[in-house]
Amino acid sequence: MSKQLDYSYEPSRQDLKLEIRKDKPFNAEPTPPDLVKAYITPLEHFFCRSHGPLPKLDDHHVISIQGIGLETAQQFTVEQLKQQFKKKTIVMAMQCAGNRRDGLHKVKDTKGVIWGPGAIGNGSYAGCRLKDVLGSIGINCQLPDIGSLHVAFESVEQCEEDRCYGSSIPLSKALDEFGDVLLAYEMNDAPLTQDHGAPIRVVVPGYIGARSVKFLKSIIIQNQESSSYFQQRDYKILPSHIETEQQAAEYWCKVPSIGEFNVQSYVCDPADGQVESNCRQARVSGYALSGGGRGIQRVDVSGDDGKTWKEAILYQPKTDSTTTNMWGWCLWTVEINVKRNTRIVSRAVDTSGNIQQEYPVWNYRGVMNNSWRTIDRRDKNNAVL
Ligand SMILES: Nc1nc2c(c(=O)[nH]1)N[C@H]1C(S)=C(S)[C@@H](COP(=O)(O)O)O[C@H]1N2
Ligand SMILES: [Mo]
Repeated sequence: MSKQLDYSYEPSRQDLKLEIRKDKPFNAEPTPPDLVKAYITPLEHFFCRSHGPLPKLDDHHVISIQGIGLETAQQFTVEQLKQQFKKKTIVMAMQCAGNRRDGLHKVKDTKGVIWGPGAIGNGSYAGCRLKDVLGSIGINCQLPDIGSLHVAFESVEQCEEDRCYGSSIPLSKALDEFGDVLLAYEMNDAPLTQDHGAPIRVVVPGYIGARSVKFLKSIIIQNQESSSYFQQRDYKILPSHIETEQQAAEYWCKVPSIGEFNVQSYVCDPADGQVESNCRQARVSGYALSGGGRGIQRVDVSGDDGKTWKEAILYQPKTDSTTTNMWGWCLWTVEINVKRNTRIVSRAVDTSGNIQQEYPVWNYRGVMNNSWRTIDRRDKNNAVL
């Protein structure tokens, strides 16, 4: 863990309005009210998640593709990818599997950056489709045993936990006509910034953020998942009886890695900890989303700790007429009566009928927390009630 890593290429971050969770490597998230001010999250409010020092690269940077189905390694510069392939833009929620880890950490200690509900953002990403790039070198659905193949991604930078950041997705997701996996070079209509993976990153809509590898260096077609730390020893939901590092060490290989994320919503405004006056009408807003392209069917909001519920008004624009997949999040608002010292909670239902549960089930890495909002209830002297 205490490796000598070179942090001399970090960008200036003076324009970011984020709360820093960890300085080196840089991890920061917006406040909940800032998060729901705009449907497309501006960069100043977009969380940053890194596992090592950021490299500084330009469009001459080379990406190599190798592995099953290829006799020799193929190479493209970022410049070539921009010129040779059609540009596609998608709106998608980037959500860290550790979003809302703080809720699980209140149950019992977890391992990882203690994120609040802001390890998420809704971005507009543009780049070439990975399917088109792979197709141009003969990797397509005709490949035998496609159902057992994976696409592994490796990054440039060295991380605290591994020699580079790495991850993989099933090849079938990468080749899915409507899967929208991109090699993205733009975010929110501007070139990618260093914090978000410049000059090129993978974006995998509907999947946890960990699969969207930044500073992409190589793409490998292989017959097993990535052997990276971030695929094998992290981002997995261990059963709640696995409580120590030693127990986890034996268990990692028995549990599948997380791909699509689960149904999620959060009350962002009013922010956590705000004490409401007695029986006041409040305008409440937040976000909701689900993984795998599933849309949000309903968000229920309660101002009395889940005794009664009111349906929120959803804002979930269709941003792409070529697919039924919903990669973007949904923002919602509702006017409700709120009582003092009660939890304002939301529960989203996705289009497959998955619904958020009241209590979280703790897991060692504190991933995929999607329970109702938990808050410390405090009196006016800030004592926990
Ligand atoms: N190269 C690289 N890619 C990476 C990471 C990283 O540390 N290094 N972190 C991953 C994780 S865990 C998440 S949640 C997303 C976050 O993307 P963002 O920082 O652009 O919001 O990037 C992913 N890709
Ligand atoms: Mo993440």
